[in-house]
Amino acid sequence: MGAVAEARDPEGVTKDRPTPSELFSSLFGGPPTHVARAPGRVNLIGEHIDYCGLAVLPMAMRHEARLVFRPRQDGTVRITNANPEFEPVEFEISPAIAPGSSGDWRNYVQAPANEMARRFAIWRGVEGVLSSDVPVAAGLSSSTALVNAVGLSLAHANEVSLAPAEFAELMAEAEQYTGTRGGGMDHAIGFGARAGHAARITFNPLGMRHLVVPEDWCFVVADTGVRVEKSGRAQAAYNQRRSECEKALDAVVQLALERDRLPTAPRGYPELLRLIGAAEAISMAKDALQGRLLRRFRHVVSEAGRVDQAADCLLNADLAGFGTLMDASHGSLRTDYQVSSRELDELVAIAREGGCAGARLTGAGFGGCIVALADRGTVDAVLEALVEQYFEPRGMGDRIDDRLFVAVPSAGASVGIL
Ligand code: NG1
Repeated sequence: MGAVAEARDPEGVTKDRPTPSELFSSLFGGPPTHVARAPGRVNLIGEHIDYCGLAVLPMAMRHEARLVFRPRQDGTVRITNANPEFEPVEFEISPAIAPGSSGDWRNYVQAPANEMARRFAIWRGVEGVLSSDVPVAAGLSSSTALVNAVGLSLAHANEVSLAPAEFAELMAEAEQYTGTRGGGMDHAIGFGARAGHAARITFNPLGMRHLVVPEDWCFVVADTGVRVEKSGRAQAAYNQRRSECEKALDAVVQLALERDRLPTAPRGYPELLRLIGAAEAISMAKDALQGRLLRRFRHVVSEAGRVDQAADCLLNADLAGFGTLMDASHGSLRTDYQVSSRELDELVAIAREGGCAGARLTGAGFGGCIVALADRGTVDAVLEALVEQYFEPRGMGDRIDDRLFVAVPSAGASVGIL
């Protein structure tokens, strides 16, 4: 099982298809001149709290979206996906590009163009071929990898030069175009990641603390095989969680003001927690809220605490401590935030039985992947348990490296000349 690692086809396509560069030449005549790369990520802990402005702890992976491209002398963008499941996309750059239907991949290509045209006088389009080996709709940020890669190509073509944090904030805003009211975690790690490190990311303003991932730590990613399409049900469920968090915060703040526990209304969760602390916030919530909103609030506040503790565990190479926090995070996501599923719970249980230090769903949930932490001595047993008890019985044992791998902490997005 030691062979189950991130061994990827660098072109991101199967052997019987042309490479992205060959496809580019056949479509556009002549070779591409540049390549933009943007990684997917695995969130280690801090789930569904980035949109509350609270710190999260992800790391970028070696899996990436890769756009080979050539700037154009007009405002047309033409992008073909190396995966023929996805239709080619063509549009004109403008600050008011009409979105396609919900969930259409064209929206992720149009999103950065639309936002950049709103902010800068960009006029030059690109033509390109996109390939990606980030598992699609699996909680590993395949959508943001795509947005970031296209955004980088347009910035390069139009000589827009931004610091990584500015670019990340711009792309986070851009992705709202797709209708998912997501947070800024994926864009931040996508631009700011360092090889060999995870990062504790804070928001408003964006900040990053890079933390070395100890050599001995293996973050196993296992995909349920249930896709979480960010259209229809999953998008609505995601957006609903975000509004519930906003409503819960308003009610708790209102009560705290009435009881003179706050001098003025805080601007968000981080300020509330700074002013009254997690314990008092939760006790206030018990009076202000009930049912679903209380559960959402309790998840957000407790998960924020776990992120801080997990960052300390990473600094101190405390694998057992980190694993315990992952287990608690999963419990909270399952019962309080209600974003787990039967398959995610099953994978988590198998990874634990296999001897991992801790396991949890990663990303938005509802399907997609889990992440489990093991050391080098136990990782093979964890991988074996997952293969034997989840993947093989479901006939999902073929192309197992796509569904089960040890994530390699990798660097952020870049653009280069070919
Ligand atoms: P995934 O599951 O990778 O789409 C989403 C959001 C994140 C974050 C997580 C849950 C987007 C682009 N990403 O990630 O901002 O909120 O869910 O922690 O919407």
